[in-house]
Amino acid sequence: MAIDPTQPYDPDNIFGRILRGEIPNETVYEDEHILAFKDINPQAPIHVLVIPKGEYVSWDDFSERASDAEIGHFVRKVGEIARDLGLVEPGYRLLANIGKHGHQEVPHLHVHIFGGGPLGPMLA
Ligand code: DGP
Repeated sequence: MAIDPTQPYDPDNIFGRILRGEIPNETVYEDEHILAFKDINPQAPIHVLVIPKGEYVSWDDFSERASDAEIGHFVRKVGEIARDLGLVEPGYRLLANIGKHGHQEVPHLHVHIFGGGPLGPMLA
């Protein structure tokens, strides 16, 4: 079920619960501002989700409300995590689903990192 992007942040969403340690995760990277962990339902040999620890519903919300420092840190770390996973060569894919038409299911901003094998064409 895709989310309504206009709803306020719900702290009880599944990624909020992961951040509070209420649900286990397979952490790939963590610092004060972000958490990266393996997707529970991987769509590629490597499928990692990167989330900010701040309360942002979507990429839209994040780009509107987060500070330049938060956004800069997040973007830099996504690149660093992909490099550390060995994905730069032969390549990988980043994806952020946003709202109903974007089929976003979890209302806490997350960027998907897909890699570890050929991914095929992007599907609209
Ligand atoms: P999206 O459609 O972009 O909102 O993708 C949500 C992703 O979150 C989906 O690929 C499955 C993943 N996911 C949902 N629940 C959990 C969970 O409890 N743990 C982990 N690791 N991933 C989850």
